[in-house]
Amino acid sequence: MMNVKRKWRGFIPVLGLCAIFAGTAVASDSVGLFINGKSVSLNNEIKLDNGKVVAPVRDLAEAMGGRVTWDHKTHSVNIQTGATKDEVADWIREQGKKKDYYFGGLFVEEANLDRDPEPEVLARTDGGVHLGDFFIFDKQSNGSYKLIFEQPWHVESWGAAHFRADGMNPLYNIVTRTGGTGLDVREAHLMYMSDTGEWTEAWKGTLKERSVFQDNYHLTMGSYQFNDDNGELYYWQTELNAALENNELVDDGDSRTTMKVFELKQGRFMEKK
Ligand SMILES: [Ca+2]
Repeated sequence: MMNVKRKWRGFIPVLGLCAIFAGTAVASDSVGLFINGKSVSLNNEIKLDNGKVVAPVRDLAEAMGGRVTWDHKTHSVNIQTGATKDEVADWIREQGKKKDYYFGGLFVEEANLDRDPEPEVLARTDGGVHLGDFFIFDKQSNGSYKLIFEQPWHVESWGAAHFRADGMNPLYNIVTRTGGTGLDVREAHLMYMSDTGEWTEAWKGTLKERSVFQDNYHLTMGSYQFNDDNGELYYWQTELNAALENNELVDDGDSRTTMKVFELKQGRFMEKK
């Protein structure tokens, strides 16, 4: 890598800045650089050259979080700004708990889960309705990625929760699907990065559970809301029995809806007694 880096002397014009500086400074003036309002100094300086601001591509791309490779065969520069699926698959092979993984449906997304400026990498594989794996990688100071969380979860979706608890890193809602013969369970996991860097489950609840017995099935439907007035989490659950044939409610007196209230204690939502 170092050889490639030294051999390579690519410069590109920074479009758009030219007009601002043209005419206001003399040729070869050194030019300052700000990225998102923060002053950045590069190894090689940015210069004003005949009315154009020119900057070294590698320095600039790396300062913006990209990785740069030079392909001498095609005489071209490749700037990679996020983790690729192939890279993440390699990290999983190298660092994962299992010997083999099925990489079908590998999906990768960057999200900043904690308070440092670097994004973490979330990844999930899809091995079927109830099968899959879920991973979180954290960027290290040397630029490599370390596996910090792994579960044999089929993750259907993830996303930032629409609420935020006081003093905590952002909560993420991770929806998993598990089950087996006659059983299908969809659960919500509210998770966050603790201050010690552990991906922590603050709460877990059933969104839908369907278990078959004879000609009927038992159905549980659940939902939650966060009360931002007092930081409590409300969870409702409806249970009923229905016929497999037509999904009609079986009126056996077993249908019921219950509510639970959870309060935040040491980073976890505990049921309020
Ligand atoms: Ca981060």
